[in-house]
Amino acid sequence: MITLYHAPQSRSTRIIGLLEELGAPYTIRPVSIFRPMTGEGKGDPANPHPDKRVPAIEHEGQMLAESVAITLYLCDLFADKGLAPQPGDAQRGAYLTWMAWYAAEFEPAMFAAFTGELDASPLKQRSYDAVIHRIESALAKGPYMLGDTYSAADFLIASALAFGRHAFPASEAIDAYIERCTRPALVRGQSLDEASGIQRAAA
Ligand SMILES: N[C@@H](CCC(=O)N[C@@H](CS)C(=O)NCC(=O)O)C(=O)O
Repeated sequence: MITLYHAPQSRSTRIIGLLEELGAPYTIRPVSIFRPMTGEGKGDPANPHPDKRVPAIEHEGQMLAESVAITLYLCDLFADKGLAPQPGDAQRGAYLTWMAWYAAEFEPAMFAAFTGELDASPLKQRSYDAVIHRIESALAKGPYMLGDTYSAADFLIASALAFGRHAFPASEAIDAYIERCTRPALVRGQSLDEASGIQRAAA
């Protein structure tokens, strides 16, 4: 059984969708978090995340934090679902490159665009431009980052593109990619997120 430490409308929401996609046995443990946009909420002592953030998961005595680590872990655990090319697969290198790129390049570029830092920093602008170029080049070649096959890299990248759409240029290719990656399990995860919020508010 996997326990997901979750706060509604946060980075743990898409992990519910991933657990649904993988058909994993899981339970949701709602926790409160600090919400920087409103200044409300605070870290929950019951949350094992070292920074009291979400997502965090527990599985067989292990605790994992960080969306990318959690995604890698779960998709390897349920490798039969085919979201993570395994060692020996010709796509493994490209897959790991996209996963690390998401955390190291994509998210910083998206947040730099949100906060208006790009104009003041040619270096950040350069990194942001490289991120856009990488996405556009990948989408010019295949429907997914690895070509023909949907993978955990698309799960992370498309969900973040949907969340931060206004941080990126208008592009039919990006819009179509987001649409393609909005899989039924992820929509289900969103509904379960809303349900978990109601549960938490009532508790
Ligand atoms: N790099 C982390 C970021 C986690 C994160 O910042 N989560 C937010 C919710 S979207 C949070 O828990 N914020 C509470 C806080 O900053 O104290 C990840 O991707 O898992």
